[in-house]
Amino acid sequence: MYRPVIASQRSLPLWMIALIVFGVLGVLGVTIGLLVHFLAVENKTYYYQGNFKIKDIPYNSNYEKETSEETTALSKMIETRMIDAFQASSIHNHYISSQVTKLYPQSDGITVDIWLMFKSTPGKKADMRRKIGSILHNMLKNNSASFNSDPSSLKLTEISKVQAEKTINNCCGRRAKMSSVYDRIKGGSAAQDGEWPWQASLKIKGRHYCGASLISNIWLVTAAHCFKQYKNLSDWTVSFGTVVNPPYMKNKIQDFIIHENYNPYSQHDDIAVVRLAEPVPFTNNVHRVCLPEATQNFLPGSDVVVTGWGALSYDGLYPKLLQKAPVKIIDTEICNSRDSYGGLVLDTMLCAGYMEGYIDACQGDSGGPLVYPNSRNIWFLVGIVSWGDECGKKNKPGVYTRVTSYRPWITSKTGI
Ligand code: 4AZ
Repeated sequence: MYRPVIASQRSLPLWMIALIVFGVLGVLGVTIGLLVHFLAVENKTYYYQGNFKIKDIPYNSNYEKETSEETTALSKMIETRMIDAFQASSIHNHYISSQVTKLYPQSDGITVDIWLMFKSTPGKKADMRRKIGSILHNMLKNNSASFNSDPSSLKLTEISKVQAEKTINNCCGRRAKMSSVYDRIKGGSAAQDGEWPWQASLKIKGRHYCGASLISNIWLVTAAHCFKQYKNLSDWTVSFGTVVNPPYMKNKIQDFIIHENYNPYSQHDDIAVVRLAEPVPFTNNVHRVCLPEATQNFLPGSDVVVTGWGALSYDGLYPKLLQKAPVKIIDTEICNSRDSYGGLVLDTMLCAGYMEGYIDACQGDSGGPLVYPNSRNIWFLVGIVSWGDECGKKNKPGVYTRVTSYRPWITSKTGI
């Protein structure tokens, strides 16, 4: 009988077998780990938009205006309910932010557009979408004390990041990156990309000269005194973004309109509007600030922020990056005291800063924005950097053009 020759009994040494087994197991482990990480553990951001109907609110066209008192009050109430609902839910770890983006008043109620941002693993996406819908549905069902809604009207769809950012960038006074770390000029600090997207630089022959604020895709608001010396249209350009030179984008201007009664001696009516030659496309880094209603009142002590590429000290160096400085609105009576400006601050002006000095706007910040975040964290232009006795001096805070005083003037020139 044929007997095959049995292979040598000699085998690999034990240590080598162990090494091979561990090697194979190691590679397998890393592969499975990576697969699990990318398919299941890796959190991605998902965006949703939706709408629902609120009943029994009589028609009021003010709900159509994105910054009216009515819109702010109702939107804030709904936003608070949404935050509470998501934070008390089983998906609170996945919740990032939610907001009301538009109200549509009708004869029998209001349709509310909402915008939501969540993080989740791709594997749990469908489950997440279902849970969000059910949390919102319950919120609407159990909320008759605040507003009478129709839970069955709720619609919710996932949208792309591009679509989500477009919706936010078309609204005034918002930030696309809803960063909660916008931590909190002279005494200021460098701004992050997209933090102050309405800030523009008005340049003379390519050199930064003044600040300005974007209020639509073609109009900017600035100070009249920026045009005192240079009136030749073709010398001016406008740029956006945090880096002043070289700019992220450059626009020509078609026209500027200086306030008819601007007085260079008293700085009365220190306001102008600038029309761009081409509309700017809104992006995360370039979009408009909200304008307050003429009747809006910003109280002394309110926290506001001034931004600009102005000098870091009086007659000092200029920064390359946009600077932000947190300041407070100061009572006009205090600002007009004998030690301070002794009556030079008119009621169409507003003081902001600190009586002890240090943090302030400075040369080159002129025309730029002083902004206030309302209770919904939507930013409003309350002041335009106008004048002051040097920068950061004790008892000499910055003086700003009071935007609410010029609300009808801005509308008369721009239609906004
Ligand atoms: C200026 O010369 C200027 N401290 C702007 C603002 C202030 C002072 C001077 C406020 O453009």
